[in-house]
Amino acid sequence: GPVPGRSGEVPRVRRTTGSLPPAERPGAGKAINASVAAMEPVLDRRRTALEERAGEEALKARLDVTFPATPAATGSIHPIRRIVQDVCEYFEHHGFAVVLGNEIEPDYYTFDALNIPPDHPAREGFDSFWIDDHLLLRPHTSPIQVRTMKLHPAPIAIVAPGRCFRRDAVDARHLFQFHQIEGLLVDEGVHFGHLKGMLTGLCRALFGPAQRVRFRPSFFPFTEPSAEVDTTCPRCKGEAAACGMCGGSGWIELGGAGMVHPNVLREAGYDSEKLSGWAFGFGAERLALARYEVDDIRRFIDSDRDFLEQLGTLS
Ligand code: FA5
Repeated sequence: GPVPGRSGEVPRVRRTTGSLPPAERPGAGKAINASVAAMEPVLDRRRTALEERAGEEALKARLDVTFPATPAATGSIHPIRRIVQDVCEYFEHHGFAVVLGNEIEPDYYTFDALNIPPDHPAREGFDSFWIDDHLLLRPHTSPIQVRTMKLHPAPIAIVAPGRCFRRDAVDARHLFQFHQIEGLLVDEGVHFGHLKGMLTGLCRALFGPAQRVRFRPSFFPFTEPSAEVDTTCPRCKGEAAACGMCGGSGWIELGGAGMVHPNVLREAGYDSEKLSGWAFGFGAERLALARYEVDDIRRFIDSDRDFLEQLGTLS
């Protein structure tokens, strides 16, 4: 409690008790003590309040409200998800529906229905994680083609993004878990020119108006003819012989494409005489490598905040 000073009001009153008759002194002393005891908590509260206000004022004097604030950590959409969103948006804009498939598929939808019979060597190209004799983690998104055609009559116009799994050795271009984006258009009179137009438009939407697309003859059992699809290297624009991004070729490979094989149309219950279609399957990580000019695909799954923040601020 407060220590009364000698010149205070309480000591002065105490001194006056000396002049009282002896019989009244104890009563007066008690009354003074009771008054002091009643005042002390009131004084304490007031002192604390004054001290707090002095503290706030001292803090205010040190605060510089014009000083730039620490930016809030807001996070950003992962670059792979952004690629998937942008590709889906492009196709939705052109009237395609976005559909999702299963990450676990039977071998029938993964291979047989896609014109890859049990002993076909193409199965070896999809080095898969098997769950039992017939179920596997899908190594590509192409099973969605057959599932969609079996469910819906033509015309069909879909894009189907999703995770895929392969027992590939991990390196700068390969992961054991990655994303593909499948596309499928089936109708009367659909031809290869429609495929070229849509994929060229996609690359221009993703990389800019000067982007070119190249189709190299290739082989997939479920398309005929088949092609590997390349786009202009976004780093050197196809100009630099010593470019580290494209190895000097001027092109970046995005994935496979082609005209849906008649056997696949028939297996799905479609009339292969009347209908034709195209399909493609692109790697989302490969699109992201090209778009963000990243040198190693593993960076996308490292959860490195600096890396993700840097990409998050790019368009
Ligand atoms: C396929 O998977 C075919 N289903 C694509 C297709 C669909 C062709 C429709 C015709 C019609 P491929 O195995 O080439 O094809 O894989 C396609 C793309 O997936 C590759 O170009 C690559 O971009 C990506 N990809 C494949 N394996 C990996 C991997 N281990 N890591 C990262 N991306 C991969």
